[in-house]
Amino acid sequence: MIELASGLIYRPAHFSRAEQEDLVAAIRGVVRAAPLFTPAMPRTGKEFSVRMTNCGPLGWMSDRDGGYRYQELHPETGERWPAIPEALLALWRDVAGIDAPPEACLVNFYAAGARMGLHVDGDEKEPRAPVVSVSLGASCLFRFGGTKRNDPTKSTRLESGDLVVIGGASRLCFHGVDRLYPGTSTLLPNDSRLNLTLRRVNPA
Ligand code: MD3
Ligand code: FE
Repeated sequence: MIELASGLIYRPAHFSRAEQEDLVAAIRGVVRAAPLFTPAMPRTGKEFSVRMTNCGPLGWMSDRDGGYRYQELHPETGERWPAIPEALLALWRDVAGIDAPPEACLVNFYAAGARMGLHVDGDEKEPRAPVVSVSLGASCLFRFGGTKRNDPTKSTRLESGDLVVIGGASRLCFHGVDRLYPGTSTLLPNDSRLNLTLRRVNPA
């Protein structure tokens, strides 16, 4: 357990290879029910390089006209999101430190070359709940800073099986994924990466 910053807990290799394979199988089931979609920036409509889907009662999305939001229905199928896999609910109970279940699990799919610019996860209304993050597949260079966009940043490499719990003073800090490292995934094909984030959206 490493505290990268106040409230930012990093657990390298939290998940065994077998656990990672089971998570990938569960997420394949999620993607079958709720296909990956390409979010777009509010107003400009510029597409993200990361594709996404969700499981849980709520899912995060963004498009040009509606902006960043959580909603109950998949933007393309119009169906409810599938359930959060039990292993991820158990993870949340173990590490979240709050007596209310997660409402959303955002599934980020990074094909080779995809990245995520610096941003704050600010669409959740329960400040006591952390964001719980699981990385699978290719390694990436992750960057995090302070609560202001221009605060200095630190970089760290995230690898398959790593767990990050973002709570406390780090919950509203800027962060992003600068790049993926090719040739580092034996779990997923084509140098791709999955990141799963469990979130409490509404007040507990
Ligand atoms: C550090 N995902 O979906 S998760 C996101 O790897 C997102 O796909 C990244 O940022 C990914 O919103 C990183 C880990 C994470 C999340 C929030 C943080 C790290 C954080 C907030 C502050 C500092
Ligand atoms: Fe984020």
